[in-house]
Amino acid sequence: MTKTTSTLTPQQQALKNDIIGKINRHFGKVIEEATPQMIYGACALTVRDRIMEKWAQSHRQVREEGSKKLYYLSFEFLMGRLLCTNILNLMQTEDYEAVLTDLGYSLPEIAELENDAGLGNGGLGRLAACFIDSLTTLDLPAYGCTLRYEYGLFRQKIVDGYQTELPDTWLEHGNAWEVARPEEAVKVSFGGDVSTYWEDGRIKVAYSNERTVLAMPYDVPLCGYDSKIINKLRLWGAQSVTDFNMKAFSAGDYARAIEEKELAGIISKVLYPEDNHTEGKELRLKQQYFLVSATLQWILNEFEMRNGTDWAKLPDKVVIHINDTHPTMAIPEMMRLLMDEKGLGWDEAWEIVTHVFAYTNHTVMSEALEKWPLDLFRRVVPRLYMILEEMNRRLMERVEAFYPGDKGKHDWMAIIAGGQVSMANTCLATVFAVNGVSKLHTEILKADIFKDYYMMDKERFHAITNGITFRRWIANCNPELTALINNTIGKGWLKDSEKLSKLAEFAGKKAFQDRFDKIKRANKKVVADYIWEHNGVKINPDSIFDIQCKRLHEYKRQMMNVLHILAEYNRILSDPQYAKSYYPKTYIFGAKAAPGYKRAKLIIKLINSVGELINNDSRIEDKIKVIFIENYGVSIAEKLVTAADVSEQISTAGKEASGTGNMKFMLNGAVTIGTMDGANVEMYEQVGDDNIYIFGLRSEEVDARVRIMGNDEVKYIYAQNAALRGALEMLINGTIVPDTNLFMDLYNTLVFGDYGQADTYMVLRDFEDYMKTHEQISKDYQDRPKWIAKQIMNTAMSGFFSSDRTINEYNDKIWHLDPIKS
Ligand code: 26Q
Repeated sequence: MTKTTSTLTPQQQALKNDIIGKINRHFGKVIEEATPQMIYGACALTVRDRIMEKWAQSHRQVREEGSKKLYYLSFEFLMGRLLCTNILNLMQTEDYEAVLTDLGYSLPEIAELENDAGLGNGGLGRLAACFIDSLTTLDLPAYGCTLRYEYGLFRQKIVDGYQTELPDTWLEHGNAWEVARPEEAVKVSFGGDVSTYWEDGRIKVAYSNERTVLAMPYDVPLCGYDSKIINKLRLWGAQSVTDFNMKAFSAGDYARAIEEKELAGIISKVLYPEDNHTEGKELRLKQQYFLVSATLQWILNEFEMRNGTDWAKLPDKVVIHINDTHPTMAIPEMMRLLMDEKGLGWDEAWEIVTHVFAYTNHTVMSEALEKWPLDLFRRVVPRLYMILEEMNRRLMERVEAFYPGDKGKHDWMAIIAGGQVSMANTCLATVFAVNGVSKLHTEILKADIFKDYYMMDKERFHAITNGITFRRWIANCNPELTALINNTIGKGWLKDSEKLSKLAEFAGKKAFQDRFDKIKRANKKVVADYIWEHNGVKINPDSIFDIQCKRLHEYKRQMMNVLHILAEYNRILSDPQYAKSYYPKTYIFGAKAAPGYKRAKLIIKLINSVGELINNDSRIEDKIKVIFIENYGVSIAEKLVTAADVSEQISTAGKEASGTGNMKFMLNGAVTIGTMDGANVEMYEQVGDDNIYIFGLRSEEVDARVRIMGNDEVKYIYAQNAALRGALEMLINGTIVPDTNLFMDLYNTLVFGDYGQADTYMVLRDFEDYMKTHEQISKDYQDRPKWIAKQIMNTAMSGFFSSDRTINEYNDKIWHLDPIKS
């Protein structure tokens, strides 16, 4: 209901009139009749208007300055909701809050009505979203390029403890932020036959029988925090070329017309839900070609419009970033366009291509390294296949010159070998810059999987540690803590994150500690209420909130966490002294498993079953609660990171390339229990020994342990560690669920292993250290001033993990973009 009296400023009154105007003109309602959904829609439209006004201006500026542009190609952009981010970035949070309160709503309540844009699986996709926010905040001209999936990552519903998958219908009420650009649609063709012939002394290419779809761009304008430029995220959606391909139809090619229509219908339908894993699916390959071909046609069209056909200048005006190998086909596609469409020779085209592309690797897991079967590749993109063959032939000459006579290197480094196309090698053979996403990860790339390429050209390898945007991951999600920091050290830290370190001097101050702790307590209460509403479990907000939320994967070791909870539970039951001194804990998990990853799904069932057992066992007097948060994603993460006391970052050392959740928890004042893996190593460097709990084998020890000690060590640990054995046996003795077979696979893989190698991920080997570290944490937590100081130190020292720092590093080392002038 609208209030009649108001204390709005004139600017806020104008905003209010704008919103009411949108309700009238867009929804045809008077404000009194508006539903909350309409209020959301009206707010979004007013924000959009403000962005649009800046957009036209910024567009002209970039054009006039002739700026170099970054195109960030990624199959995932996990944006989450945009209303609050945009409002914050326009510096209008207070105005919108005031107006919505005046209208009888609150900003958070309205913001929650927006569907998350869940166009990503996890870390890699969220990183792209943080990057585009920082790029824009730093006034650097950049475009994110991805697919407009009709269905983002599946919605997870837990039924009887099991994960089930439902479609994510995020577009069902429309997308307030996108603008279709039909005038910039392009065609993308698949398959068919390719023949080459000579004409005027040049080789020409003719296609026949190909299948063509239309790529329709939808642009989402993006504003940075207190900045000038408007960048955009371009989402490509597939459409049929004409409703029926009339030409083919009238020529009697009925089947082909239908096929094209069908292809157009499925290409941008759904995001593949595998993370750190690839399967050679034909449709995924087609998605890849669709995105890269559409994007490159657009890039070349834009360049030609502004700069004419002096293609040699392309590297001065354009840099294309390949986010993991998924958009690798951009490389041969650029060769194709430059040669077949623009008439360049191989050498000229190659000179350009090798100065335009840069590539980031995000994983060393061998099952995630993309390789495509030759036959499939040749069938879907025959012309690109021809180009890759020639690239490979030339590459092998270079390899032979550097490693004479070393046949093993040929196979390992080849673009095409063993009946497969290697996407990583295609990148490594071409790009001018390669980077890993943390120091340790980059060291592993250089010493291990990319060693042979590293030796050939060391200069182009970079270590650039990931980061997160502080605007979303503290300013928006933790406004109280943000206000406390602003009041203590001033506002500059949101744009200059190193300034956060000024907080360190307040870490030991009683008054500051009290305020910091009160905010954490309030955030824990919010999560406790959420759990009560969604899980029906009562949570004690004064218990230790210990949170592990991220994709479910064996290497992330949710399993170790569960086994440890079981060990604590057993000990509470059997050891009264321990039970008495046990400080209450709430263990919170959130994780989606790839739908085809059976073991990961079984671990979800295990977590839920363990929760069922422990949460309902009155003997332990509510000392432990185990909660599984359904449908973990960006928006619920925004709540969880503010409420954690302990952040679980416990991957097998050497396996997590960086991690970015670790940074979000740290920023919001959680203390990490973690292995020396990924960016944890650098978090340790920032906060020092006293403010982080490091345990477990180091990455260089992991491989050696398997090699030297093998399964004997596992047998020994099993025999000697009674707490661990007790927990493991619960998996198969009917305590957790009556069916003793249900979790047998989880037991077997740890104790006996797959293919004879027990404990692949060092769960058993790291267990004892993990347990002891947890005991220390419980003890330290109870020394409140000491513990709160640790939490404050984590916030204070997290400035390094701002994605603004990351983007500045990319820009200095790789992209060399200039910020737009005022
Ligand atoms: C590939 C081919 C076919 C289908 C799916 C895929 C695929 C999709 C997603 C392969 C991998 C991914 C995602 C990988 C990922 O998220 N990696 C994470 O990247 C983060 C950002 O750099 C790091 O912080 C994490 O450590 C890393 O696991």
